[in-house]
This record gives sequence, structure tokens and C-alpha cells, in this order.
Amino acid sequence: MKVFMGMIEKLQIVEGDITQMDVDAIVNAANETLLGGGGVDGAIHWAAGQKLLEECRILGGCATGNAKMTAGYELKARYVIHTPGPVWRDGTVNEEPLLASCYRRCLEIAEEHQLKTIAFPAIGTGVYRFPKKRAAEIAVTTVTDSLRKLPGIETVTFVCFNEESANAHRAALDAICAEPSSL
Ligand code: AR6
Repeated sequence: MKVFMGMIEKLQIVEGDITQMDVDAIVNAANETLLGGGGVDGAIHWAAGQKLLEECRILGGCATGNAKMTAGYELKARYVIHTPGPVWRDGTVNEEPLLASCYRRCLEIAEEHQLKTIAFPAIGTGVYRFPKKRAAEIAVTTVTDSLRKLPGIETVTFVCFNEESANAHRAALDAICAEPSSL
């Protein structure tokens, strides 16, 4: 119980624009090409500048559920960790484990590079249509669980783009706090 509560204290939920976050790394909800797109991906590339795309070009893409890191260029964040989430179909083609893998891989890469603060958008819940409530549950439980094994990470912020998303994350966090034995 004590260890579990320690993990929860590292989580924050804020409503806002992830491109403005002053953290070691922000996560980009990318696609497998890593060559930019709409949504949060477009906003991050816009704010980081052309050099981000130049570095992404040499990465050779990234598999869904995995992640790759670049510099942050003109962002306040020093790094961007790019992760392609799953395209939601009907929940039967591995969407949930793949979304969990996105969160886990980003945190593992952050720990490998001794990063302490990381901010996530709600991966998969825009263009890729992952149901928002379920995505928030997976995000919060996967991050909480992963942090037990990654002691260097001090703060994980979920940056929600609107109130509905923030409420879904708050509800998911409340559910974990009410039922710690479920983890
Ligand atoms: N800050 C924080 N969250 C944001 C921002 C922002 N500036 N902008 C949008 N969101 P999406 P996906 C939220 O569509 O579903 C791209 O074209 C948004 O409200 O950005 O993983 C990629 O290139 C939603 O809750 O990502 C891929 O092709 C969440 O970010 C594809 O979209 C994710 O929405 C990936 O789709």
C-alpha cells in the first residue's frame, strides 16, 4: 500500500496544450511514419520547428506500441518521445495491449535517458478513435504500474486537451485509489 501510494503521488492531471509544457520530455501521439500529421502531432511539429522533422526522417519510422526519442528543438521540453498508438477498430485486434505498450515504452525510454519529468497526451483518442474512458483507464494504470520499476522518474503529467478528457483521467485515478488491490 505504501509503495502504491508513492506511485500515485507522482501523477498529475492538467488541462492544456502539451506543446507548452516545461518538462524533460513530452510524448507525441504519432503515426508509424514519424513524419508528422494532424492533432497533437501537428501541434508538436509546428511548435518544435523544421529540425524536428529532419531528425524524424532518419529514424525510419516506429512500430505501433513502441517509441523513439528526438530532441525538442524550439519546444520548452528538451526531448520528444514519439509513439504511434493503435487505430481503434472494435477492441479485438490488440488495441488495449498496444496502447498500454505505448505508455510503458515511453517511460522506459525516459528512464534509460535519466529523464525525471514527462508529459503525455491522451494517445489514440483523437484521429485513431480509441474510446476516451477506456484509454484513460489504461493510461493511468499502465503508468502507475510502470513507475514501480522506474524509480528515476519523478513526475508524470497527463495533459488533457479538454474537460472531458481531464474528467476521464481523474475518474480513472480515483478508481485506482479506491481499489489499490486491483493493480
Ligand atoms: N495538447 C494536448 N493534447 C492535444 C493537443 C495538444 N496541443 N492537440 C490534440 N490533443 P490525436 P491519435 C489531444 O488525433 O488519436 C495524427 O495525425 C486530442 O484532443 O492527436 O493518437 C498522427 O500523425 C486527443 O485527445 O492522436 C496520427 O496519424 C489526443 O490529443 C494520428 O493523428 C490524441 O489525438 C494519431 O491519432
